[in-house]
Amino acid sequence: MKKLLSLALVCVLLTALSVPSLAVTRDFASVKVNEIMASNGDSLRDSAGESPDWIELKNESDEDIDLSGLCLSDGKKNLEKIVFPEGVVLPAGGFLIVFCSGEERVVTLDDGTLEIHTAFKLSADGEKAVLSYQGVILDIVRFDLQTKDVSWAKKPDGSWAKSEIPTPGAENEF
Ligand SMILES: [Ca+2]
Ligand SMILES: [Ca+2]
Repeated sequence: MKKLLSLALVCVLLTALSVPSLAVTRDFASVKVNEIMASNGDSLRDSAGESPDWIELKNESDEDIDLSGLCLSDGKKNLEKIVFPEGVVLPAGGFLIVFCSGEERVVTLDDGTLEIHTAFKLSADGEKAVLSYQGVILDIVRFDLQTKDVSWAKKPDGSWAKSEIPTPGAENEF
């Protein structure tokens, strides 16, 4: 049930992404890595029914942000492992799930929403999630050994901790 709810929520959020807004900015400083699942078992499934690892991004501002051109990677050597395509807008205060499935693709779901997959995977032994734009690192989050279905999640005070209640597409819980 929780899984379905999460998936439904992600779909709702992605639907919101496709709605044009006059107030869209490209102030990437407010886009943050908010939660990381580097050992996904049952926390969330993609549209193909697979359970790739995922990274949750959050728009911490009160304005919609156009993500096109923003880059996400699992390290600093190659920052541009995925460059967000046109048409991906992260609503004010909203969340975006990026599936780290090892095969870059953007899937248009039946309802027109986009599901983004990266060519890289996350290592459960520890790695990084790096957001950048034109070679400038905007946010970097390191994690060490991860446990299956336990996420690495940002707390309201900005510190990070393990969460046994992964919340893809929603505020983090501990
Ligand atoms: Ca990796
Ligand atoms: Ca979350």
